[in-house]
Amino acid sequence: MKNYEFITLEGIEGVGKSTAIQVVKRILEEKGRDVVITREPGGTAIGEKVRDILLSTQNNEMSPVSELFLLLAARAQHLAEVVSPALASGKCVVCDRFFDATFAYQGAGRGLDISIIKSATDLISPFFIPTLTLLLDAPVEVGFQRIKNRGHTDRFEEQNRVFFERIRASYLNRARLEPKRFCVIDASQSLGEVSNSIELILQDKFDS
Ligand code: Z5A
Repeated sequence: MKNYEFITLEGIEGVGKSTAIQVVKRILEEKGRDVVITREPGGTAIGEKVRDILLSTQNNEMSPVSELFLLLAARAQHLAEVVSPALASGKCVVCDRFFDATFAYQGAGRGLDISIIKSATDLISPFFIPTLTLLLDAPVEVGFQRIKNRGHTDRFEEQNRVFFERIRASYLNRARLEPKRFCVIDASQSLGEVSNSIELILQDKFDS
């Protein structure tokens, strides 16, 4: 089997990452891999507390730089406590969002200087580069429609459509710049079609 142990899922809100991660897990387990699924921000007790702070609509006064460093603090803990030990023991780690989200949300979304994000990201995770990133891409409206029945919004979801358009464009640009790492999936397709696309990609990336 080829060396594809660290897989990340990315995309704007509501495109189906949490749903797709279960599909990835199932396919990898069918291939005999020991799979850890996790998410950012979160994945650890400390990280989940930081996640609550980041998502709470009570914290609307949070500055973009505070947001960046809270995300990175959660990531440092996540790498130390979950990702690093799992990879070291030969497990396959599948993570709902990772550093591409930081460039897309805090860079393109919040407008922070990309060089600051890169320095800060490199400081905590220079060696953790996903071997495969599945970018679930769909028009912003599709994501909005899919989450609108939840009955609540978090601090990010309260942002307007233009914010998410910038994020989507940033993700697509990152995928264009790193075609070997990224696979872009049309997430506006049905669940069955998205699952088939994931299956084909993993089939191609892994020895059968
Ligand atoms: N964030 C950041 O700013 N910087 C960073 O570095 C990191 C994160 C790591 C985390 O929120 C927030 O953190 C995120 C960015 C920020 N905020 N935003 N926006 P989150 O993890 O809670 O939010 P999310 O990542 O946007 O996840 P989500 O809203 O739960 O969406 P999703 O996981 O992509 O979608 P889903 O829950 O799988 O699906 C949504 C619904 O659509 C659900 O009812 C599904 O059954 C349905 N669905 C899924 N796929 C389909 C298809 N193909 N057809 C039809 N219906 C579907």
